[in-house]
Amino acid sequence: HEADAYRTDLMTITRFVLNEQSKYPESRGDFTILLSHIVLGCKFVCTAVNKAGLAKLIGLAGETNVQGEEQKKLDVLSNEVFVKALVSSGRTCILVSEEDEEATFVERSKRGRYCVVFDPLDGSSNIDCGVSIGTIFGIYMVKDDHEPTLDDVLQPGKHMLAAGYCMYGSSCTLVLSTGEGVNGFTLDPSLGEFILTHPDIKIPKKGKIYSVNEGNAKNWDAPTAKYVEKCKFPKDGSSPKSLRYIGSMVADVHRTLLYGGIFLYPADKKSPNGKLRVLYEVFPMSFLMEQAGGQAFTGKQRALDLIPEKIHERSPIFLGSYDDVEEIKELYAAEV
Ligand code: AHM
Ligand code: MG
Repeated sequence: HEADAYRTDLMTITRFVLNEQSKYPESRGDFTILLSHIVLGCKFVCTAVNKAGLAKLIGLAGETNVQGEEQKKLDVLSNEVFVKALVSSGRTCILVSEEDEEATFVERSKRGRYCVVFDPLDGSSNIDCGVSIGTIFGIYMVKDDHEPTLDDVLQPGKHMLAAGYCMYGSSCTLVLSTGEGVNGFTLDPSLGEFILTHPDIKIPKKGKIYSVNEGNAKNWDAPTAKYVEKCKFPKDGSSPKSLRYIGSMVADVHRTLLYGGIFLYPADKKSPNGKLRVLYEVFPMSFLMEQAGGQAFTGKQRALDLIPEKIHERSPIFLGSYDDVEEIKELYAAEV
């Protein structure tokens, strides 16, 4: 049918969030405005990432194509775009970016009530070979009309209002939760709009894939080692799990969300707190996992219960399908 060829009910991310927010009578569209600025940042990074390889070939990156220069540039560029977009939204008061050592406190005239924590371009080691990378973000709100302080972002992940990521992969996909489930939007390049393509994502209760950097196995603690051994040599008659590891958290988590399974970045002897950052990697992904019906665990507790003390703090993380995370929780519980 011709009618099928053109859908006319274009459910853009803005429309979707406007609908969602209209349930709250007190909503004044601030969140929608904030989100549209995040979306702008994602679109910019998407375009920049798509050009990265080409830019390098024809020397757009600068006079000297020193190895790694473009990669660094793209990180820094992405960060600048997000910071400027967020500040100019007039809806933020504190920004924490992986790229900036210190938090940014927005000047009074441009201040709003939202705090945004983000990693503008995660998985940067994958840029030069054209493998998927992404942006991760989480959103808090300041308590009252008080002067914002670092304590407003040093809060457990369960206090987040919203979280999401954008994956720059074979297509550009934005996955978002405002605390009422998880929805996925794909960028339609001809429209320049993110269209709802994955409504109400639920992670399978149990998966067939595990995802971890096994090169670190030598330094793992016993429960992690035991769990991965079980994935490969199950003793209960089930089939071994498949291993998939991209080394881009956004891509590894996205696959986990859609196909099910477990993603692990555990502690090891060299890095007792793992590698991933609590505020803008562990929390947003844990928030999304729980909202999709999965779980997220640090090896000690529910990830979203963790109270960070520093903005760039790290934590071990195990997240994914409910049953798979349950298994690793049991192994850690047996340890003590
Ligand atoms: P980055 O912020 O330097 O890009 O590092 C974060 C990335 C994550 O995307 C990914 O999950 C992890 O590092 C992979 O680490 P490793 O190379 O140790 O397996
Ligand atoms: Mg990162």
